Amino acid sequence: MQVPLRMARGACPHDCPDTCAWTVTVRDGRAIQVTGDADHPFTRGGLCAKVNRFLDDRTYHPDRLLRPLRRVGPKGSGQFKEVSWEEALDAIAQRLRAIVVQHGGEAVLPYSYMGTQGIVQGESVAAPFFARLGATRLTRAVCGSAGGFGLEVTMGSGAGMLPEDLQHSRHVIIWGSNTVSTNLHLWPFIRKANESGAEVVVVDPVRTRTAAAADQHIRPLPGTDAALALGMMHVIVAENLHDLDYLDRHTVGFDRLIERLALFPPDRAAKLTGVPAAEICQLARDYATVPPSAIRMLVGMEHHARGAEIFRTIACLPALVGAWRERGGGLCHMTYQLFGELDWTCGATVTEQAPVREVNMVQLGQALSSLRPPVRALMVYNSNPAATAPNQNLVLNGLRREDLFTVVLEHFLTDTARHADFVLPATTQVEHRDVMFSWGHTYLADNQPAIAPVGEALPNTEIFRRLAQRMGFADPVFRLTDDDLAEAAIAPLGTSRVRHLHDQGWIRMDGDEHVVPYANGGFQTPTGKCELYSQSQADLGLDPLPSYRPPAESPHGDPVLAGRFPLMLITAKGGHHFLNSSYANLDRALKAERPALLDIHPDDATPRAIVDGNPVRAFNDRGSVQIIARVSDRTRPGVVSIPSGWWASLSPGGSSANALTADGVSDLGDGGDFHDTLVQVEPVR
Ligand SMILES: Nc1nc2c(c(=O)[nH]1)N[C@H]1C(S)=C(S)[C@@H](COP(=O)(O)OP(=O)(O)OC[C@H]3O[C@@H](n4cnc5c(=O)[nH]c(N)nc54)[C@H](O)[C@@H]3O)O[C@H]1N2
Ligand SMILES: Nc1nc2c(c(=O)[nH]1)N[C@H]1C(S)=C(S)[C@@H](COP(=O)(O)OP(=O)(O)OC[C@H]3O[C@@H](n4cnc5c(=O)[nH]c(N)nc54)[C@H](O)[C@@H]3O)O[C@H]1N2
Ligand SMILES: [Mo]
Repeated sequence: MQVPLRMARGACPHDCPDTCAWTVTVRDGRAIQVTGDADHPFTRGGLCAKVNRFLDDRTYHPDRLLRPLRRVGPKGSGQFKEVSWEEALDAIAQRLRAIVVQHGGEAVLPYSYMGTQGIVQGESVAAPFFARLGATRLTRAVCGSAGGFGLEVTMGSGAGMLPEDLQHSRHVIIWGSNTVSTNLHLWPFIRKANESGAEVVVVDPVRTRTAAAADQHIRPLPGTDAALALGMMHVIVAENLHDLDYLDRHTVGFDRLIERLALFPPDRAAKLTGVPAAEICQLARDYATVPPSAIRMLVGMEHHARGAEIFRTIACLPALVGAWRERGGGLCHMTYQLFGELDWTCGATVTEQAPVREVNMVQLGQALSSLRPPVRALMVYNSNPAATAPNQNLVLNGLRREDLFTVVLEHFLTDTARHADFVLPATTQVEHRDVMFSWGHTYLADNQPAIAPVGEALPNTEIFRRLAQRMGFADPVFRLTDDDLAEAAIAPLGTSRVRHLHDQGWIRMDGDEHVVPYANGGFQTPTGKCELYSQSQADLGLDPLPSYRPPAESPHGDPVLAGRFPLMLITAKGGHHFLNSSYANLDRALKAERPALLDIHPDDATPRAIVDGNPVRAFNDRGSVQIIARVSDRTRPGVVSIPSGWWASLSPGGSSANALTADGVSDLGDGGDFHDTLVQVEPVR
């Protein structure tokens, strides 16, 4: 007899702008296929090279964790013993209680990010759990925050044009983003514009897949894009290409901006950015004279000490040329603002405890090594900081502390999990309920469980509920089911939209009528205008005008440091087959990406006797990475590039890209500055 098939609606859980809607086919309790949902207006049925085989590569992968593990060897040895949930949870609760009694709740540090982007499996039960414990608070701002804060200074909000409106643009600058690899489902919209005659320009120090596919590639030195934008603005105003009517009606501070622009003639901008003055002039003219022109920025470029300033400065360009006037013009960053109606707490809040200290997630290494009073327990879920946090050696040293009690909720034995005292197996997206927002398009998706949990895996929520019960937390929120939490999150949408979401699997969040944002002003700044001059920045003692300051670690900065480590290092997203560090342990993905390569320009390779295809060592005072050199003009002179995402334990010498990266905090928004990193590179003989 043929066993009937069952279908379950859902969406990809990864931390990615695309959040693809999918359908899972189930036969006899086993998920047999995941297919992109062809009806979804943005992702249109496509998945990607990473997720096409989600079931084989994640849910049913032979390395998947299916039972709780207790450590039996030294930290990091990877020696574990399978134990029952009872034993694991009893021991964890007992240890946490003892730590809290002796040292207070702040001795416990949660560490999580968007390993799953689901609102339910994210923080819904974890947040009240750690609040009730009085744990140290984690500042979760590694991604999007610095850029968003920068845009807010100029525009009052990070919200801009809708990504799909890029198809109507006549000139597109993809500025510090690698769309073809990181935001694949946006690419067809840009392609469509390109096929209708729009010029596509990529601004990136590295010739990424996106840069290679564009009409033009401009390659500034990392962290200098604000100077590039100021140089462009100088040219636009000098050649009278600005939109005085838009400036008069919808901006403040144009007269002050002109004074600032006097400092950035193209020759000086060229010197600061390493982009020839003629290229700056031409880009400025094209940008200003082919409306509607659009700028697409995402995350890579914010990871600098002045990351917010870069975004604040570039955000002045669309107002200067009046690009906001038309559909297809303006600036496009993230879309999460459209999901503000949701109840992000899933109705699960507990009354606030006394204020607690905060640790910035990009400074985990520092927190584990020098924070006083010390962190004594670390609970990690939805993240793999041993691979993704900067200053990897400091992170690993912290994780190796025998007196640190570490619990990791995971699908795989990541480098972080290898250092845990207990590893707890979590369910994957096809095994649990969730609600998926998006930061790259306008559609909310419902994720229904397709199958029962595999092995003994449990949803993050259930793990925290069971721990809460053992800790004696009586709050009713710890009795809410995943369905309760999901329905509470979407309840503010009203019954008819909720029904629509349940029926269709996804709904549009930006209303029925298309809006061209800021076409008639309406900026959400204190003045209601686009603030070329910002009084609120001045009130904070900050520069009220768009400006350029050099990167924290720069060849033109501290001469001693720059003398020892003269090359700027970019460690952007690993590639097509990894999602941050996810999949970077799987043979299939490793085969596709291997070996990891350091890109270096011949001008930098030749004097160092570095030969294409030969092993090199990249190093600075934080660490050292062994890697194969690729000598070509993929990167510009003065800049080398190493992919991030690789696991240290699977890399030669036991270090990956983040062993080199800086762990400072960005100017606004609490982001990281890991692309402000200097290194030296030498051949390995
Ligand atoms: N395949 C794949 N897709 C992904 C991810 C992944 O790991 N793999 N990760 C997801 C996540 S979490 C995110 S945040 C997004 C990120 O999406 P993107 O922002 O598109 O990707 P990044 O690799 O962070 O950075 C993009 C580019 O910024 C450039 N860059 C760095 N510094 C500068 C600078 O100073 N100036 C300029 N002009 N360019 C600079 C880098 O060279 C890089 O090519 O991608 C998501 N999608
Ligand atoms: N050098 C350098 N460093 C970077 C970046 C860079 O470009 N360069 N990018 C930065 C950025 S933008 C980001 S967003 C961060 C991302 O950093 P992370 O958040 O650490 O991202 P991942 O490496 O994908 O790790 C997510 C982990 O969550 C697990 N996971 C997935 N779903 C679930 C679940 O339902 N439950 C549980 N318990 N676990 C789950 C996955 O197996 C995976 O191991 O990295 C940052 N670090
Ligand atoms: Mo990210």
